[in-house]
Amino acid sequence: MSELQGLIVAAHGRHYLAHADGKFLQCVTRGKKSDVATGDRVRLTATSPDQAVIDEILPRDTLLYRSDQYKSKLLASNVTQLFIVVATEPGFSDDLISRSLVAANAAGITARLILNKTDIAPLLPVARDRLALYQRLGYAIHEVSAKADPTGTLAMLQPLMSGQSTILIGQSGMGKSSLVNLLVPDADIAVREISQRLDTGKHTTTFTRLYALDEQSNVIDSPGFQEFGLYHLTEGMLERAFPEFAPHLGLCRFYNCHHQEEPGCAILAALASDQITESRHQLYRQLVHEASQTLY
Ligand SMILES: Nc1nc2c(ncn2[C@@H]2O[C@H](COP(=O)(O)OP(=O)(O)OP(=O)(O)O)[C@@H](O)[C@H]2O)c(=O)[nH]1
Ligand SMILES: [Mg+2]
Ligand SMILES: [Zn+2]
Repeated sequence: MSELQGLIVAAHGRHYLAHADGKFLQCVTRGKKSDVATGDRVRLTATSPDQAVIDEILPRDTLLYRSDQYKSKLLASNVTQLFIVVATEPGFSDDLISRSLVAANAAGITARLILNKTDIAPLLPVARDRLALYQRLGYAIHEVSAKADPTGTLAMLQPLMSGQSTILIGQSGMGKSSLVNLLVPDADIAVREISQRLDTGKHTTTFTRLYALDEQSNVIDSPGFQEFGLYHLTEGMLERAFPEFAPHLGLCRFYNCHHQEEPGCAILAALASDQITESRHQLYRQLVHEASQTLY
């Protein structure tokens, strides 16, 4: 039995894969604990040449998670940057983009939008048009094509990822794994390997997986999602997570204004004068509603 420090590179149910001492170890937690996330730095006790028990999760710099009414689900820890991957096709959801941006903001993580599959030219103008909203809100948008322009894609992404821990999230089929395969040439092999050990081999990604890019940088691939619940956020966190609200916060007549229907609300005034879009305010209302529904 030996004490080790490691990095969790994959999480699947209660099974984890850690990188420690130059090799990969299959890990379990003590008892029924399952609050370990991909990206966690952990203390381990090796129980065999390729197995270990997780003794302790070291303090996290950041933690990204989703939640519904009943429970929360850890996405990744210690990431510094979130890439929201969208594509010309299949179509993407504004609701999911905005929710991802709010989650990043609340976790203190930088967010960027990556528009992939620019090679599908007929659909490009519509995608750009829809993303212009986020550009106006101050988010950077980077256009790539993992398939048609791998060299240009790498030249665009590598400098942005240097020194960062970046998680790629987005709906299924947007090209997250295709981008990771470009960045990490042996990722495909690693995925197949881990699929055999933790899961059945499938094309679509079913677990989050961290890959080292160099000593200071890593990238995390994650499964596509259809829903992004944010029930764990408070009203105060929510209003601060909408950058377009910032110039108006503190200017409402009532200091505890909910920005829903109160007289003298500066956010509603900004909405009326088109400084805030209807869809974003609608999402804000929905998220405040969700935040009031938690049962845990
Ligand atoms: N035309 C085109 N197709 C691409 C591009 N990048 C990826 N694809 C294709 O899009 C499909 C989905 O790619 P994936 O990388 O598996 O998508 P994903 O986001 O990882 O999907 P999930 O794992 O299900 O979340 C694959 O058939 C890719 O070959 C691109 O730049 N252009
Ligand atoms: Mg994938
Ligand atoms: Zn208000």
